[in-house]
Amino acid sequence: MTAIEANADGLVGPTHSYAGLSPGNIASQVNAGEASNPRAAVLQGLAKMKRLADLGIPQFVLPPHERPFTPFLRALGFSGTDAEVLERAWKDAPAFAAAACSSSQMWAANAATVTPSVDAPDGRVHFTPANLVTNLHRSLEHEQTTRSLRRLFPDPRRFAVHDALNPVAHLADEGAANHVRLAAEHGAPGVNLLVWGRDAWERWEGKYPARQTLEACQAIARRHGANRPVFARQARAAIDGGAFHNDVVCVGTRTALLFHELAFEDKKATLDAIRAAAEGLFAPEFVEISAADLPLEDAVRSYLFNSQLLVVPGEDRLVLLAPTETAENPRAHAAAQSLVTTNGPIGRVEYVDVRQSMRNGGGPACLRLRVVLTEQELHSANAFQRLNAGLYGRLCEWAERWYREELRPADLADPQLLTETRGALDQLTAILNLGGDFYPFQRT
Ligand code: SUG
Repeated sequence: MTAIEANADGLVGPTHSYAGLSPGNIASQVNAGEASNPRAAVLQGLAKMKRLADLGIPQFVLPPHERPFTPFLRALGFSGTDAEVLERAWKDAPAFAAAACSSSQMWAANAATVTPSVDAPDGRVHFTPANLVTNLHRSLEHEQTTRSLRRLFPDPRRFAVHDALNPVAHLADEGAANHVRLAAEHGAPGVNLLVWGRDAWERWEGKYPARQTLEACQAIARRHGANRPVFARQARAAIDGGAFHNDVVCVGTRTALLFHELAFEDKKATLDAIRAAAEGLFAPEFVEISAADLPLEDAVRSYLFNSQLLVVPGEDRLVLLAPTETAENPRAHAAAQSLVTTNGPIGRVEYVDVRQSMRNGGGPACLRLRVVLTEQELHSANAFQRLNAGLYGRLCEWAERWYREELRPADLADPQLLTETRGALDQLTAILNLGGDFYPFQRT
């Protein structure tokens, strides 16, 4: 079967800000309190999407969520008009108010775990939206994400968009950021590597939270019927070093797995298990970067591994689309260059500016959800969300109209921001043809 790998990127929302909401995510902590530029952020994201679309890779847009999210604050007992709810929440419970304003849905690698139809026994593409329970602000995403994926992939004969796993710590799940699929070709049967940080029942004593449990990975593989799952433990040292998701130290596609020496708790067992699962299908190509060449600290700071590893139509070798921060870090840059000069699976490295997102710990790979689709599946997705030159132009104009060029965390309390974001989202629902009831505020 032939298939392609499409990307669905999260569109940055108008409340993109540096509120320091993610412990263990070093960039989010270091930049806490700084002013953001939501307009630059959304335009950077759109430019990246356009670049992929121009390479001939199908690109979809996932709409931002309703923020500030007043239903969450109402559920905590704040009442009155929406403006009053916000004002009261900022006064009495500022941490909850800040969580209700985050634009963190932009990191679509955390939207869901995806199993392509070729790997699922019922021949459908399966999605489990991530419950993201580890961080308060992210735990507010999964319901809207589920709605969003059902809008993008509406045909239940081809797509199974499950509900998120129960939102409890035992089943903590962060989606595709901890999943890598390897296969001879996108359309061929694959091996599904699911990386977890802790066991649901162990006492976690790491410096930072481990956001994914083994039990969550197992439940997802089970409900998707995913063939050839490999469960691997993420190295505790990697989590302690700021790799809050596996995709901060590892990326893979087709037969290539690029990873940092310290990515897995038991590297040999992990690679052996991948080889065994791939037996008879393909020979995995392991590309390891040592801690001597690239200390973990530089890997986390430069986000070399948070690159998009792309199969570009017409090119034999893979293209690595890395953040500009990789080029600016001498060790990471040298490591990236050496990938190309050796005769390995990666033929070219390109760089992309997603600085606004990077300052919250989100590189190119965080911003996209990969979905392997057959031709028919691709054509049954909502075409209004597929990026082409026309949609790109419309979304740039829309962003110029609604997005601020400067937003400080304190500005999130501005009642005018609520009016602006709703205006922006109303217009966006029309542009992407999402229907008039896509956001909760549109239903009241
Ligand atoms: O979950 N940052 C996100 C970054 C997610 C990156 N995704 C992947 N690695 N796939 C997170 O830590 C920061 C928001 C703030 O601090 O305002 C934040 O949520």
